[in-house]
Parts: sequence; structure tokens; C-alpha cells
Amino acid sequence: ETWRFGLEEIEGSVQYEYAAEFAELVNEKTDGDVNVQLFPYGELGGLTDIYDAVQAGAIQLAFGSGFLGGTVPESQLFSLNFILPQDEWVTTRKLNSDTFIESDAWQNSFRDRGLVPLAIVPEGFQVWTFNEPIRTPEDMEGVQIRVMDNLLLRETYRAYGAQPTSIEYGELYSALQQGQAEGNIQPVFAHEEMGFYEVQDYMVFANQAQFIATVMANQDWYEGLPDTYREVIDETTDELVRYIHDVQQELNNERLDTITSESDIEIIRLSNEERAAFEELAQPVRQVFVDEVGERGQELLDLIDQLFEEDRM
Ligand code: 6CS
Repeated sequence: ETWRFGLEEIEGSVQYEYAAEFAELVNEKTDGDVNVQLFPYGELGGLTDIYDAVQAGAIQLAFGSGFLGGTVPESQLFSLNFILPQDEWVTTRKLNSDTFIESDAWQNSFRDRGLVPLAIVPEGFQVWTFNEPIRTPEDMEGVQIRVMDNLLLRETYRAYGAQPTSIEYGELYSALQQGQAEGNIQPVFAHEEMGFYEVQDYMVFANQAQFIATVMANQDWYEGLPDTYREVIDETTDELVRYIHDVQQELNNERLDTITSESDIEIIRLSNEERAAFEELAQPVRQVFVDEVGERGQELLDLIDQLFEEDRM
């Protein structure tokens, strides 16, 4: 049989590398009975078309991240800034622990919408790019920055003083080129593979957030699977936790080298003091998240706070 897996990113991305390894392991573990077919970004339409397809069962598996807020509002948890530790391996390990991913709050956020969350994939720090050297909220005042389409990201960047605007991933290169957006937020690998860095002048590391995606399955399909196949999925997603962490680190490091050698983009790393100015402005947005998604939002925030209590700097 064939399982169809929809990706929000193109070939060569972190999501692609994850799905390709997932496909190989599942095929091996089922003695060739299951073929996982990958649909990179663009093949199923836009981002929300991917979520519609997995909800409808047209595909069995998909990644969901920033644009998923319209489908699973609670997933905007990871659009909040300054809620995760700086250590990316600790983040990856703990978000994939039963305490978080098997929690009622995270599971039911997806199950209420006909989906099941299977794994969480941190893809690297979200890095800003601009046409100007931006180090402070004052510098960011009025800057049109492109955000993924969800309320929490818009609220966060409004709190920083910017003018957030949502643009589909596939339309972003030309929007930046034509000045419809003046800034962008992506993990390094994506700035490189989508060419965004070519049309921006400054790259700003604020370490305000990591890019977090969730691997999800169509619920009816998942629950209808033979136990042995569900076990194969469990085992595979467990094995991929360490694997994808290593891959994303490597991709993000390599591609930063490519960006700096192929362009004269200027790299800016914010100091702790500079970060703190943004962190302070981001705090009230936690309440917006709770107001927006309700009690489950508070539960998820409490869970994150507990989980990372010892790890936050
Ligand atoms: O910015 C976006 O829309 C997309 N960026 C990445 C790195 N992955 C998926 C997401 O939708």
C-alpha cells in the first residue's frame, strides 16, 4: 500500500529529509509492503491545501507549522516568541517526550480537527532578514515584515512595532524582490534554498524562536491501521528524533556558509541586552494566545513552562 505524505517545503529541506528517511525506514520495517510517497511543497497547491488534504484523507500524513493556525489554533503556541530554551537538542528531545506530545492538550488540539500529532520537528532558529540593519524595536518601527499566516505571529510583530503582512511561501521571493515585504523570518536553510537571501541585505540572529513543525496523520486512517503498522510508525518517529536534529544542524550550518560566500549579506547577532528589549515586548502576547484559544492554551503554556523550567537562560 501507499501512504501519501504532504510537505510544506521543497526537496532538500528539513521536512524533505525527515520524510525521505521516514519513507525508507517504514518501507524496511514493513518488508516492502508500505511505500511512502512524498509530495513536496507546491505539488498539492498552497500550504492550507495540504492541511485540507490530510483532514479529508486525500493524503495520510502531512507537516503543519505556521499556516496551520487556521486549522489547529492551539498550534500557534510555537508562534509565540521567547518560550523555548536556547538549546535545540533539549527542545527537540523534550517536545517529543510523552509529557508534551502525548499530553491531552496537544493530542486533543489535533484530534478535535480529525488529525493526530505524531512527532515534533524543530527546524532551527527563526532568523530575520531585512533591507536595513535592525537591532532594536525602534529600528523595526513600521517595517513591513512577512509572517506566516496566523494571528499570534501578527500580534507578536505588531508588539515589536513592525507591520506584519502574510504572504504564501511560494509568492514570497517575488514579494521581497518587489518590495511588498521588507523583511522575512525563516530558518537559515530556507533563506538559502528559496533564494530569499538574494533579495535581502541584513540577516539578524535574535534567537527569539525556533521553527517548529508537527508531523500529523489523518485520524480515521491512523485509528484504522493494523496495530503492527501503528507500531512501525511509533518506532520510526522515535528513531527520527535524533536523526532530524543532526540533519537540521548540518543543513543550517552549511547553508549559512553558502549564503555568506555567495552574497554580501551582513550578519548581525543581537546581544543579550538587545534580545531582552524584544523579549519584554513579546510577553503580553502569551495572554493573546490564551484569549484566542481558551483554557487549553493556558494548559499548553503551563506545560511548556514546566517542561523547560531548568533549561531557560
Ligand atoms: O515561511 C513559510 O511559510 C514556510 N517556511 C518554512 C521554513 N517551512 C514551512 C513554512 O510554511
